[in-house]
Amino acid sequence: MIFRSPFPDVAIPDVGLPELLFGDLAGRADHPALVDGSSGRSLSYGELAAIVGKVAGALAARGVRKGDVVGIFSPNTPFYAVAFHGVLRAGAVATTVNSLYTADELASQLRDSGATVLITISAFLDRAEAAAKAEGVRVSEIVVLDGAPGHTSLADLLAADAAPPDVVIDPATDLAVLPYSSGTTGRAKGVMLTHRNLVANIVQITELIEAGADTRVLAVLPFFHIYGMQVTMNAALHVGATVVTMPKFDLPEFLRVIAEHRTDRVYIAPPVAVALAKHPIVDSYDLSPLKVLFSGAAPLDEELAEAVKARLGCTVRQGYGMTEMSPVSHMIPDVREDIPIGTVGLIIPNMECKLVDPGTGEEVGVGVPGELWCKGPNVMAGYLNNRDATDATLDADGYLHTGDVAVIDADGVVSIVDRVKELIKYKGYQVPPAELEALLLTNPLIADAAVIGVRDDEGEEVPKAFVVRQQGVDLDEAAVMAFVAERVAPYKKVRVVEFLDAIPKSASGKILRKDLRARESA
Ligand code: AYL
Repeated sequence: MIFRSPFPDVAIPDVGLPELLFGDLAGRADHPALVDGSSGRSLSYGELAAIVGKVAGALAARGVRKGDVVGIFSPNTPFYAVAFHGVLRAGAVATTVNSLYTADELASQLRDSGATVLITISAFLDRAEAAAKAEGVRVSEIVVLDGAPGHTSLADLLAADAAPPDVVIDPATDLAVLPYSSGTTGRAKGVMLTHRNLVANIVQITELIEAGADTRVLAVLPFFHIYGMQVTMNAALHVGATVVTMPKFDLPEFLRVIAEHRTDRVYIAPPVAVALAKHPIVDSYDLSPLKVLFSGAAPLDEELAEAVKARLGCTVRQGYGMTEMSPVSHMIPDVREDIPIGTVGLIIPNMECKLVDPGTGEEVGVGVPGELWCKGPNVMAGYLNNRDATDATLDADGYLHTGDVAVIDADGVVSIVDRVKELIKYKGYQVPPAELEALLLTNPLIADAAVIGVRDDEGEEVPKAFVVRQQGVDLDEAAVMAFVAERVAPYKKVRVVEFLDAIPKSASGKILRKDLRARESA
């Protein structure tokens, strides 16, 4: 049974992303596009488009060609948007890097993506330089947006006053971005998203939200993640809204920015909803500007969502998706007050889905849980240089196998009920177990290891390591946690450790994660 979107298809403009966002500035040239939430400095649409063009021209003059990969390693500021769109306008591909990454994690992504230029900020320069020097990394130039001795700055790029290059973009086949995701299994892989993928999802999303020039969007979720990049930044720029940036989440600052910048549309991940429901400080701010609070990237508890809605008097909405779907496939439209906010709502326009029993491979119907498979113009072209992973995720009929288990009711409302993939999500961020397992095995005191997600006391999903010690060695839980913590971004830390005599494995040597999960619930 195929479940189709209840909405009519929307027309997907046959243009690249720069053309979609900056091709026609009629009526919006002087309207603020981006505001720095800390300093209050703003860039109008006209200014943004002009400097994006200059950045593209300067990158081209420095040898960046169509299809080249440029890394972006920066917190959210208006200049992130400038760098991002400048790269795309040059016909290059942006690989956006998590700001929390260690130098080694950054080097892995730069190496795998083949990035030749890295754009960063002075505060991140130590990690950027260490990563650029790592073996196999091809980065030959580091641009430091705010400037650093010996490096090109954004001001230098703009001073060249170069015209944007004449690149012809084929939206259907040319890549725009290469964010990293582990998908259903293994380590993080480059997700090949074309201009068509991004443009499609922007128009699919904006069809279901009530946003326009008067809308003021709060961009606290990082632009390096597909949620911040597409749902917060690009969809807002498409409708001519104003995007107010915040470099990181800090509750008082978040509340101040909502109150002072009067942002009416705020995108969050579920941990922020917990703070909004419970923290006493929330009552000290005038949050009346806030109209729509939109959550995605991890399950939003219905009771919690209702508590936030009651406390703040705003509308709460939820969306679901994956980096591999640019990212949204399901959401609750702004106007649908009748859909429970603990669900992920309806299939968005231009998409269709199937639910498949993971045990039997049979398609299931209304009311029966099954693995969610999705198809549409926003589904990725594949994983970079990884045919096997692509074939395991995208089938011959064009369906992406999400690894999430969903139920669809008779009204077409979808609930995510389980996950059959390895992935752990900590506060909405991906923690690929395979990466932590490989890291643990580099410790000479560890004979074998497996990592799964478990629930902590607050119900938050956290990584737990099962570890087999080498014979006769002295190794305790704290030492295992410290070993990992020194080598990964903080959100990937192992937070629980248990020692075992052996890791349960199949005859072919695959870790039996379901046996480990069964131990947890026993
Ligand atoms: P990635 N409920 C439950 N699980 C979710 C939800 C949700 N609302 N959203 C995402 N996930 C999980 O690539 C799910 O396991 O993209 C999914 O396969 O970092 C995985 O996260 C994908 O993780 C929006 C806003 C989607 C954000 C996104 C998130 C994209 C996260 C739609 O409106």
